[in-house]
Amino acid sequence: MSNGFKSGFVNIFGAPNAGKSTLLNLLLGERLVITSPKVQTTRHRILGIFSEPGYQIVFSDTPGIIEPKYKLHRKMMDQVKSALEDADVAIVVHDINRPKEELEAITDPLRLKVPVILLLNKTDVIKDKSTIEGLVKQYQEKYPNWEVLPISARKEENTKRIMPLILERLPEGEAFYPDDSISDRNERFFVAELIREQIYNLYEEEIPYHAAVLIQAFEEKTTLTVIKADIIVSRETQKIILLGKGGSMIKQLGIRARQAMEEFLQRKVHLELFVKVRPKWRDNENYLREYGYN
Ligand SMILES: Nc1nc2c(ncn2[C@@H]2O[C@H](COP(=O)(O)OP(=O)(O)O)[C@@H](O)[C@H]2O)c(=O)[nH]1
Ligand SMILES: [Mg+2]
Repeated sequence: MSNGFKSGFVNIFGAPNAGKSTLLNLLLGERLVITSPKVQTTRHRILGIFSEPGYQIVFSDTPGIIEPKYKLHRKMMDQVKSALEDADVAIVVHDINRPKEELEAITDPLRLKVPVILLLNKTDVIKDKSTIEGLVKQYQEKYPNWEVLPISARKEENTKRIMPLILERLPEGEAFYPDDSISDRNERFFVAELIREQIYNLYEEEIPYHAAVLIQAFEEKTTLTVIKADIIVSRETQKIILLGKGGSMIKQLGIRARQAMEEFLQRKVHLELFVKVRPKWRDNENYLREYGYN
């Protein structure tokens, strides 16, 4: 007996940098997943669980859809595939400022068979309201079965309308998760992600794309949590950049990551970072597995 209780998977798809992770954090009302101005920040499929008295929505953030170049990319796209298979509702996020061909290139191969809510994101960048209306109309004509909604995830414009649209499309059923869980991932995972987020924010060019984070210790002491993490890069030169002059950059990274962790865990954190070089880890099955890319 479901008593009208609604429960289902709402999976978020889109191009890199469309704003998928920003949107998920907004819908959850908390900063669960990492975001950055650089592409390919999200490498894993991450569930964010939202429970209310009458329903439970299991959101899933996915990596942006790309043409795979490394084994790492292939694993990222496997995560997208698995998200396709269990979706009850699909949210497609498209940067309204990007050409519509970019959206077609992504959604046509997906062949979505579930109800689709197309969010045309980043409307805050467009000053002229009639331009937005014109674009919405074009997308509605192209995708007559989809709900099309212009929004700004960053400025929270028009975003209050998203939840009701999801609930209308959510199937009836039992909850999949206890109502106090917020994700399928543990604290170790999110702590590693917070380090990666600061790497994306602090370093330029290839560094973020060559970096992985491995938590070596996560020990809860009486007054604080001690966290030791390895940052893996592909080349010695990248290690030098990561450390910075006299270790100045890694120090910055450590401070910022620790602050983010303390906010996330609501506890004092002692953080130690170590940089290690593992040539070609992104194409090495064993390393990929060790760093959590299954
Ligand atoms: N101007 C603007 N930027 C946004 C908006 N939503 C997300 N962004 C930015 O776009 C970048 C990519 O966002 P992210 O959520 O990581 O994208 P993802 O790759 O699709 O997960 C970040 O710098 C966000 O701050 C929006 O509504 N307006
Ligand atoms: Mg993302």
